[in-house]
Parts: sequence; structure tokens; C-alpha cells
Amino acid sequence: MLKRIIVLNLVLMACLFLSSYSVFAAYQVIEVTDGGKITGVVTFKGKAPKVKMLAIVKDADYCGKTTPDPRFEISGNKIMNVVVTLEGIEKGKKALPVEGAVLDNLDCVYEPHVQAVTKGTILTIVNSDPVLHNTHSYSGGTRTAFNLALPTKDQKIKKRLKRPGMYSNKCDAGHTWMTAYIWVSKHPYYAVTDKTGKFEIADVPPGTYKLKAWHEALGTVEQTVTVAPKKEVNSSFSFTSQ
Ligand SMILES: [Cu+2]
Repeated sequence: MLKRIIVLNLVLMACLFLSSYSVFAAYQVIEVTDGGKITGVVTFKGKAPKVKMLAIVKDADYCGKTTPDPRFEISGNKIMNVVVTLEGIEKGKKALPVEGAVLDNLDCVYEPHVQAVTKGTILTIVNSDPVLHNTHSYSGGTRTAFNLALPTKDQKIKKRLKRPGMYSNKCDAGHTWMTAYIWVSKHPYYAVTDKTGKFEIADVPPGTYKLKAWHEALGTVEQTVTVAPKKEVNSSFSFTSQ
């Protein structure tokens, strides 16, 4: 009996601990009047890998014979398509849905290859090619979020991205080289690095946060950043090439 009470107490304590933990807390909207800005550049430590060419194994008459590996769009040692987020931020400005978010099947690749939007954003999936594409989107690893055949040129289908997390997209029309990623955020504090590896996250309430950088092939890097009222702080990242 005593043992059972002890076990029950331990379970209760664990539940209380978990419920107070930030991961489980809902995002709270506040007015941000003295927010700061986080900027940075994402680079390779050491030598950047050479961009490989991927073989086009279907519809080569339209799509061509090869296409550059979309995982590494590099200029010098700067890395494009890195998703940078303020991990576990509990309060800040409102997370408005992104207007005009598009995943285009263009010249037999996804455009853009990586994007980030807020939860609730309506994504328009477009086929700009005169060949069949089939966008199969997975969220949370292996769960199908949507699976859309797009047989017609200029066809458009809209989907609301309700579930936060990473959506990975493949083309089930035999186009094995086609991949794209969409990060769906609960809060508005995220960015995707541009061609020069730069990112910027603005209107951040002053405080100390965990800043996380994710790259599809290089993994994640985390660092702590402290944002002062109305100030800009540099928080650059570097990845080791594999
Ligand atoms: Cu395709």
C-alpha cells in the first residue's frame, strides 16, 4: 500500500514538473514595444562540400538529364536554406499566417526548396510544368499531411498547414530528386538563410533564449542568445561539413 502511494506521488510530481516545463506551455501574445533584433550568418567550418549533380531518371526529355543537389546551395562558405528558430519562446508578437506561401513544381524541382511559415498559413501547391507531379508531404516524420496529384500545368491546390513542425515533401511521380522542406512555427520568431547565409529575426522581447539552426543534411546547432531592448545582437552559426 505504502509503495503504491509513493509511486502515485512520484507520478504526480512528474506530471507537475512536465506541465510547468516550457515545451508544454502555450505561446502567449504580448505587445512588443522594446524588441531587439537577432542577425547572423551561417557558414561552414572548414571546406564546403562540392555540389553534386543528381540524375534525372524520369521525364528527362522535359526535366533534363541532371539537376544540382538542392541540399547544398552554397556561395563561398555561406549556407543557404538553414532554418533558424527561437526554441521554446513563450511570449511575443502575434504569429500571423504568412500570405502568399507557395510550393511550386517548377522545371522539375521544388521552389523554394526550404521555407518557414507560421501555423495556420495557407500553402498553394502549384504545378508550373507540363508533366505530372505528385506532392507527398509528411509531417512529424512519417505521417502523411497531404498527398496531391498535379497532372495539369498551372494547376493549384491550397492546403492549410495546421500542425507545427517540419513538413518534408517528396514527388511520388517517380521524381526521386525532388525534395522540399517547410517548417511550420507556433510563434513568429524564425528565419531561413538566404543565398548569402544571412538571417534576421526582429521584434524579439528582451531576454535570453535558445537559438537553433537546422539544416537538412548537417543537423542542428544550438546556442544561447541574449537580446537587449531595441538593440541588434549578432548570433552567427557554423556547421562542420560532413
Ligand atoms: Cu515531380
